[in-house]
Amino acid sequence: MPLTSNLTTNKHLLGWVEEMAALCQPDSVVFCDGSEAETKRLTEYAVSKGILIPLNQEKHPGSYLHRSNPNDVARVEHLTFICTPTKDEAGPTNNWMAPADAYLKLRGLFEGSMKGRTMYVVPYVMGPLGSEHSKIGIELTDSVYVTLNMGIMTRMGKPALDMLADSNEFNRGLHCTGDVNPERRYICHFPQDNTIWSFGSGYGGNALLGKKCLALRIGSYLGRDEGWLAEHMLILGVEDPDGNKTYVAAAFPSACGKTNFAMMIPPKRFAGWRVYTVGDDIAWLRVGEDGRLWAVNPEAGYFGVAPGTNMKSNPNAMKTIAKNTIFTNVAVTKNGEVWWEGLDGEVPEELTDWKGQPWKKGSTEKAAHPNSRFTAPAANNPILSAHVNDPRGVPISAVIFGGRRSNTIPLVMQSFNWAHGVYLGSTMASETTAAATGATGVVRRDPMAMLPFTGYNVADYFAHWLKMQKAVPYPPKIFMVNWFRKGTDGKFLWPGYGDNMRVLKWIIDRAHGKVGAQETLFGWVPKQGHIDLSGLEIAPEIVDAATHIDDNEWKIELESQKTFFDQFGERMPRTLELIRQQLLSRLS
Ligand code: TSX
Ligand code: MN
Repeated sequence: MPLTSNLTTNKHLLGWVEEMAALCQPDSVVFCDGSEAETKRLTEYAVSKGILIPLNQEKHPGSYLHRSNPNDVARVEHLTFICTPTKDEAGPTNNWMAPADAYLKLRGLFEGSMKGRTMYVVPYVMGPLGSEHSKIGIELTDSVYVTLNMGIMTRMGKPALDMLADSNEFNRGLHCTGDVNPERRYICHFPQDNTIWSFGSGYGGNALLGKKCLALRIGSYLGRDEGWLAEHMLILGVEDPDGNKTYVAAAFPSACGKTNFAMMIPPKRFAGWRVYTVGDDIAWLRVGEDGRLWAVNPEAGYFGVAPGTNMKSNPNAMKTIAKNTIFTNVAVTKNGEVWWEGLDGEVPEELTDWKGQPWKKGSTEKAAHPNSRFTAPAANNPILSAHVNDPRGVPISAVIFGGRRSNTIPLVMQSFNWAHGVYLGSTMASETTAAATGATGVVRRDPMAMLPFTGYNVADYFAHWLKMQKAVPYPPKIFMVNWFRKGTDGKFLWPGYGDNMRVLKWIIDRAHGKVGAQETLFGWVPKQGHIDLSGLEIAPEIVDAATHIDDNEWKIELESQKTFFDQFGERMPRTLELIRQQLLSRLS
């Protein structure tokens, strides 16, 4: 008997679900409608199976803890593949498998993998409902945790099926947790087929297929073909005391405080100024009818790193996770409250750690996993922009690239033009923190913060960025920032956090042509007096040091950039290498 559902009659969808169910052989197939009643039912089921652990419901209403398998705590770049017909299409920075080989290998893993389990059919929309630019995906998964997370992170359920109607245009996502064996773990993207197959991990970016897999890897591939940009960027709006709103998009690699910046609270000096969050991780950028670049956040929630989040670093995030939040791999107190390294208040004497083991204060082990997470609805954010559901998105006046660099890169600089801005993005780099890798202070190139998320050859991605100039008559100005430069004493020069508003104000004023700048070899930087330091106890010399260009540091930097560019060979756009050579020759 053919598969039916009272939620859809779409024969493309039903046929595909039937085919995948025949492969995975689940005991049952459940179509998700995204209703509150369904969330309640799935949550109760997850609790009964120990997949979710209820937290103290007075302190954390509607919130639960999930503990993942300890071998399954992060994205796995070495097991993530771009399956294009040729290896060159994926480029030197992506893992590649031929599509036929990948399908064959994963078919073997998926075969019978859902026996005794339920296959959830999770329909979702990335982007505002009803927008012609939004993308529809269907994720088939055997994980109730994934289903509940997708319910927070996307517009999930009946609205997605209604929007899909009878169309065959949807991303086909197949996910099975399997036995969570790292030897049998693969995240495969088939851009030509608009398909994602993910096996053997239940965690975040590996398993919530709408986020990194669809919105960035497949998205960037579609963007190249369709003339838009899928970017690893936060989007925020700044309102001045007169009510003028300016929107910026900013790309930072991990461990640079992207979510903190997206939810920033301006310092006292900026009374009457407001910051609004549009998104904290992903931006889809398109050319509007007015010739400006418009940004949409395709997501509906935040999948943020918990450690380091507190009332000082990000009060708005603390309010966002106060209810209806799924915590993954954090520690819990005896009282059923969540805890992680860097949370406000005293370190508790005793905790249950992220693996469910007893933990005592002073232990050398971390209580929460360094990559422990919260999944929270954007609707909880007290400074959520009124435009998050606007199908047009918001007009972008400035694009900001940033990284964590203890030297070389100034606090802020503006590119000379679009191509030079693309060069700044393409040479972005960040120093590793102990939390991420163990090795501290190693400079890693991460162009546009997209190195792990570009669904095709990064050299072609640079070419696409360069080509976009012709498509955008009124382009945003492009900036580079570095909150993490250190002085000779090894201390951070810039106070960061809310005080970044002072830098953001210069950026916005530059974008509107309202403030001056100083030309250097490498870009425009603020002159003394341009960055408002009132109410801040910081010597102007410190700010000078933070914005200083050191010729010797830049010589090393330009050589290091060459090594990075060289790996792309002939495919590397000449424009970017010429800009690098020109800077080097002016320096000498
Ligand atoms: O998120 C950060 N931002 C952006 C905030 C809007 N962090 C945390 C990064 C890890 C996720 C920062 N850390 C920032 C920052 O701007 N700057 C720094 C570096 C720094 C750390 C501590 C101090 C100052 C700078 N301490 C004092 O000023 C006392
Ligand atoms: Mn991210």
